[in-house]
Amino acid sequence: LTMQHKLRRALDRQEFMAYFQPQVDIATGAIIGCEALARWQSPDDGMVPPGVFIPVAEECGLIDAICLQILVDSCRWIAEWRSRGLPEITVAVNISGRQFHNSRQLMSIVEQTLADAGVPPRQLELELTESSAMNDPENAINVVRMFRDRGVACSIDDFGTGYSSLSVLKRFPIHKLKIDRSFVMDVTNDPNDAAIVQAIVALAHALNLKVVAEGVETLEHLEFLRSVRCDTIQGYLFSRPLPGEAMAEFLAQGK
Ligand code: G
Ligand code: G
Ligand code: MN
Ligand code: NA
Repeated sequence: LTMQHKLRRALDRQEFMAYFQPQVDIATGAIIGCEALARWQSPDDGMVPPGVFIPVAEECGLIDAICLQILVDSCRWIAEWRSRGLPEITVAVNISGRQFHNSRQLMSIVEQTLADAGVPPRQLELELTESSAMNDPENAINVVRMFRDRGVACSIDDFGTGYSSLSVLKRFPIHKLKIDRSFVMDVTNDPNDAAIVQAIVALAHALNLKVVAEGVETLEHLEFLRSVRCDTIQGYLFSRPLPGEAMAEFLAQGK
């Protein structure tokens, strides 16, 4: 069976699920949100990481269907955490450039999924990569605005790895930038990376945006990010991506 066939079969069997990686406010230590990350629980191959199947899914046009299962699973978990009275957090779902391009379809799917699950739009966030945002900025700006008007915030992911025009960036009605983990990784050894991270935080704050640093693995990373006034961290230092039930326990501890 080719990978494409396996992915189709996995979609039919609904084998894709969301894991959730907590995002922590540096100043207070509180969990304020999480990122939903796709996992494929294959009966043949076990847990397949997204690095293996996302690129193939993008090539063969199955990425939208997979992301839809992740969106539905995420909203199902948000509803479950709500029903248990756990602290309210936002869940950020990755959206492909293609989905952002088919904006009408995306909008109606998101609204329908939220309504079906009984989840308020403020608990959902959409992540768009810097490269897909800048690929067709006029469209992306419109889509971000439409979502914002409906109460769903958008953020720009993998910031620093694409080619942002700052004049375009300032027109995006987003509320967050996520600094790519490739810059965070060496921030305490490489003065260039330290300067880049510091500059991204300053740029974001000048545009009234919050900043999330990804790939935060050590206390040294955390202390550096605190010193440059980064707002939020996500990474193995605090937690790996967790299944929904483990995330519920995490939220219960913070209560
Ligand atoms: O979970 P992680 O290591 O290994 O994810 C690898 C890559 O796959 C990351 O760049 C992440 O943004 C991407 N990814 C994870 N989940 C999704 C998803 O649901 N949709 C899309 N489009 N990308 C995802
Ligand atoms: O591209 P995106 O930002 O969506 O990718 C998030 C990816 O980063 C996920 O695959 C997630 O598993 C991974 N990740 C999260 N925290 C860490 C970390 O501390 N170190 C490393 N190496 N990867 C991380
Ligand atoms: Mn992401
Ligand atoms: Na990223």
